[in-house]
Amino acid sequence: MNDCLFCKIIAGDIPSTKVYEDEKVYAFRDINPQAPTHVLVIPKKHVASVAAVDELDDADLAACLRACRLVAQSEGLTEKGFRVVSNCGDDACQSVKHLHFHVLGGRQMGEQMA
Ligand code: DGP
Repeated sequence: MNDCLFCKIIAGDIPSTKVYEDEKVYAFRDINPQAPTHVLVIPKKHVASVAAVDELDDADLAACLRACRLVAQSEGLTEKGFRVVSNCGDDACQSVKHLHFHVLGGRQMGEQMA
């Protein structure tokens, strides 16, 4: 999508620090990290959020979750744990309208989810 920030990152028009990439998924470090590891995993196909996930092939969706696991492993998070978050819509403070999964870890997370 032309005016989508994350589509521009996938295209390389906006620089990012790549952590993982395959034919369906791109993962890169969040510009404003909330934890020692904070990586965004996004599908290369543009969909706005979890609310629009029916527009995504099951294979693309599965690839996103698999990439979250691969990123967690490559970042050394699988032993102590990590959190995967996807904000969806205004109440959840979604600021970029391209489906993304935050992979957070490297410290003890709070018990409160929100
Ligand atoms: P959310 O609030 O769930 O929509 O998360 C969007 C995230 O995207 C937020 O944590 C900051 C990150 N972000 C926004 N702009 C950029 C950017 O240009 N580069 C990178 N690496 N991350 C960005």
